[in-house]
Amino acid sequence: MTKHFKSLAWAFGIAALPLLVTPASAQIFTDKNFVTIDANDSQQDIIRKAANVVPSARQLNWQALELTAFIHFGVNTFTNKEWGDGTEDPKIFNPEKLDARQWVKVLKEAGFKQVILTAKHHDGFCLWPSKFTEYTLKNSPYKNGTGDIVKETAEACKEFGIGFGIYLSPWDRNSAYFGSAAYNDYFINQLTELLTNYGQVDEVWFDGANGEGPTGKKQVYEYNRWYQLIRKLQPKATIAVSGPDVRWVGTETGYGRETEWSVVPGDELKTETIAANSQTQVEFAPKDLMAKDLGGREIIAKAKNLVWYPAETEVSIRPGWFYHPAEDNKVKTPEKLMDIYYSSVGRNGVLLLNIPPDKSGLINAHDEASLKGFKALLDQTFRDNLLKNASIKGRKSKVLTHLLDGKLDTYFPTKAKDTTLTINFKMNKAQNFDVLSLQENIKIGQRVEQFVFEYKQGNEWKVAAEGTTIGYKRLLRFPTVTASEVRLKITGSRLNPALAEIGLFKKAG
Ligand code: FUL
Repeated sequence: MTKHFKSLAWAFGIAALPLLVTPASAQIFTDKNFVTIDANDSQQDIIRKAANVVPSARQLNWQALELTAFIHFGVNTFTNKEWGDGTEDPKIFNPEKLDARQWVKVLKEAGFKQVILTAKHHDGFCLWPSKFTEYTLKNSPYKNGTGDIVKETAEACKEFGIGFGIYLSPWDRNSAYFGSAAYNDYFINQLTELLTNYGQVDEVWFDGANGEGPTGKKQVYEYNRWYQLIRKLQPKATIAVSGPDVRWVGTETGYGRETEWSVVPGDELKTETIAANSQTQVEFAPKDLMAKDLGGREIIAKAKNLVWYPAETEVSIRPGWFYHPAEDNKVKTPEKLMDIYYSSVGRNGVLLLNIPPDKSGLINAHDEASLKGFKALLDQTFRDNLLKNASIKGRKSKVLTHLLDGKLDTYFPTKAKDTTLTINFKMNKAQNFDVLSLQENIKIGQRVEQFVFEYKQGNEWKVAAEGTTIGYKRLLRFPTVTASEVRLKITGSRLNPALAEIGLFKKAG
């Protein structure tokens, strides 16, 4: 317990230790997704510890979603701005055709498994009739002030069987409380409304932006109080970005790192680090933090503790986060969305794609068409795993079944001391392929550090693709190869590799 408290105090820079004496249900970490490095740990001990850090159940469920969607909607939709300043008149908010079922239907059909709604953006305008402020849709013409868009969205998600999440901006440019202790209570009250009145909440997304409020003062946020409330009221929800469960990948482009470790030094989740990397001016995009590998050997060697903190890779389908009519012809094409898919989900991340409804309150036809095209390409590409009829040289067919059954916890067996592995596959005829998909059993940790994928031409083995980390999923594209024999060589691994899935595909189109 003491270790847990210390680590929490450290991670969140919190002096008020008594606040941390909480029931187990309010714990921020499990005992498996956080580990302390001792001063006398050898390099080898650190590597072994890193390889044994595993996701919590909520992190594991979140990772398997692969595709999640953001809905940015609010007063900015009506002012044609990206950031409101909190002085917008609620009377401008009138999405006459708003239909949350349409949003969720379009997104579900495009393969998205969860929707996160901007219940309140930086302007402070609430898409639900909060009891704690007048700055909500109850003072708008929308449904004559009787609407509740959080409710409509939550119900649509439930009806269509997908997850529901909320974005609640800590930065509030309308609230007169902002910059005082009273704001912390106001924020907790709003969070409590959202976490109690709308059924299950699967993700709570806090961004790191923290500028000045209407009084010119900044706010010192009580992060730990938020986290404890969420754990208590919605224990299944992941807390993202300014939170302990899900990390911002470091860019808003949709392109993650090629080497992406889900186990990183605890420094990455210090709230000061997150805030320092966020923007406070709309003209400035957050810093691009993509340059470095966050969890490689040299980095973890210097860490004081390690945490399972996986990457969420966000991007908007349009240049802006909110809908602007002038961007109708700048909606990302299905091909671009595929490229983003390979570079987010295919780089050990979860994609969070923003699709902002237009002024009428609907997902615009341009965005819908693009999403449909994306889904068609996705389905065509991954429909047919060319390895499904292959045999594995020298191994029983059951072993291959483990690699093709779609289950993360059945995996290719290796011996405890193995740090390399070669698997040879023979297909019953020559095939054309250009995409490799690999998945590790992350239930027991992320281990693979390096791999090569080769094909046989005549008597020679040639490299088709190579990479470093795999994690939950790694997708690699390469120029089309025609071959009947291929092999995967794992050439470096922190512990014996646990390869759960392999797929070989031919890109659609
Ligand atoms: C940022 C915000 O400032 C943007 O407006 C948007 O909501 C994005 C997802 O997060 O930090």
